[in-house]
Amino acid sequence: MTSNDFIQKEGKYGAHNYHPLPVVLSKGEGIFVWDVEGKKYFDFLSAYSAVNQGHCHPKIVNALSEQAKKLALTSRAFYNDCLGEFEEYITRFFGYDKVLPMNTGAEGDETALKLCRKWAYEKKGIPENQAKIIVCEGNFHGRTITIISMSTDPDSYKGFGPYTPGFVIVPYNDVDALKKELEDHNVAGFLVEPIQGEAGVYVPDDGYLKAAYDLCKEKNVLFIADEVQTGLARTGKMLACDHENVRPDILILGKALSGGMYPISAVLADDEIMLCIKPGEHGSTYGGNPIAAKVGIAALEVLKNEKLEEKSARLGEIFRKEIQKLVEQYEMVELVRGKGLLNAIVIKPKGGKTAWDVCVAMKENGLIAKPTHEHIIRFAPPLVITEDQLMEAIEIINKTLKQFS
Ligand code: IF1
Repeated sequence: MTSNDFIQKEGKYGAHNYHPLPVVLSKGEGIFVWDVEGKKYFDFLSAYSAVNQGHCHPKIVNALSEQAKKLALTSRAFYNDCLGEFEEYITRFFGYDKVLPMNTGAEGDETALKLCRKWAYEKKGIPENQAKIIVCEGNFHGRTITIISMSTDPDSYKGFGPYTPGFVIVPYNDVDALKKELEDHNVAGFLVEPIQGEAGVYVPDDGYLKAAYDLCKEKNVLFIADEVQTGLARTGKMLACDHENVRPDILILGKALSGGMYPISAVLADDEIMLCIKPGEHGSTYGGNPIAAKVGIAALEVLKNEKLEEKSARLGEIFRKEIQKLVEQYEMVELVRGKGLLNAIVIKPKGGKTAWDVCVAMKENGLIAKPTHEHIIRFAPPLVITEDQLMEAIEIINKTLKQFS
């Protein structure tokens, strides 16, 4: 079967909820993936930052396969001999009293919203069903009905109503707007991405997160950080909130918590908040299963042992410096922005050619990345990339842009 055959088959039998780049992958190792014809590519998406540790990291593969042979799933109706170890490891790793394990990022966000509301009624004294949660314009937190109810992107929410009430939307990176909404006593939480991924790798001003956090503290409002995409060394610190020494009241992790091996998400908080949810009030069949527990520990160990946050910080600087040269060289590239190895360029369409065409051409040249919002290309390689490999990849980007100039 050729790439085209696989593409046809997906088109015929699969729902059309994606429009992938025309490349069919069948193998991955470290920063590289191979298509079914055997062509090798630099992976500059990393499954939307789920494979920060690189594809098929041997330590994580080993954790998965060893546990899969022993015990995969018990549900939470019973205890298992792996979950406690994971819970201890991850809470110490991030410095929280408790963790609640789920599977996908969206479930992590939903869990955080439920926790926040429960805390609002039990601890803050907000009247039942009156709690409000402030979210940001341009947010992306997943695809559930409640989460799209917070979205300002019509692609995400349009046609899927009626929507879940209880959310207030403020502009991102706007402290004053947040301050104003925080005057309402019924506000229970502020949910924010430390860098907006889907919006186009939109980095807020220095000090925004700290200022927002301080305002929340003043008003007894929970600061909830969605670090599903920005966390786990992606932006040059273990958490993007670490750049401003902000410790979220509720922290949501996902994606790279498994290094791409398994859907694992987690919500971290201290007892005052986490113990508001009682037995029977929340959970998931697969959340906290033995494989996930072992994989989660391995994935975090790799981040720490391979010092991937430092690498991400150092190589990110180099990447933006080099790409800045291309901004000056090519009319089609407007700017580069990002932090650590979460970066994006903004493309000015030229002669009918868009970011999509650039991505298709980069693919031909051996590097895969995905456009977001027509004119933005996100660059997020696995953090295990070396400096030499990064320079090689930048040369492919350069060569591709030259073809369009
Ligand atoms: C898709 C974007 C990335 C996320 C944040 C929660 C979730 C995500 C900050 C939900 C998910 C995804 C999902 C993916 C595309 C992708 C994405 F372009 F949409 F924004 F990464 F950049 N919070 N992000 O970014 O996690 O439930 O998917 O595990 O195909 O929708 P999930």
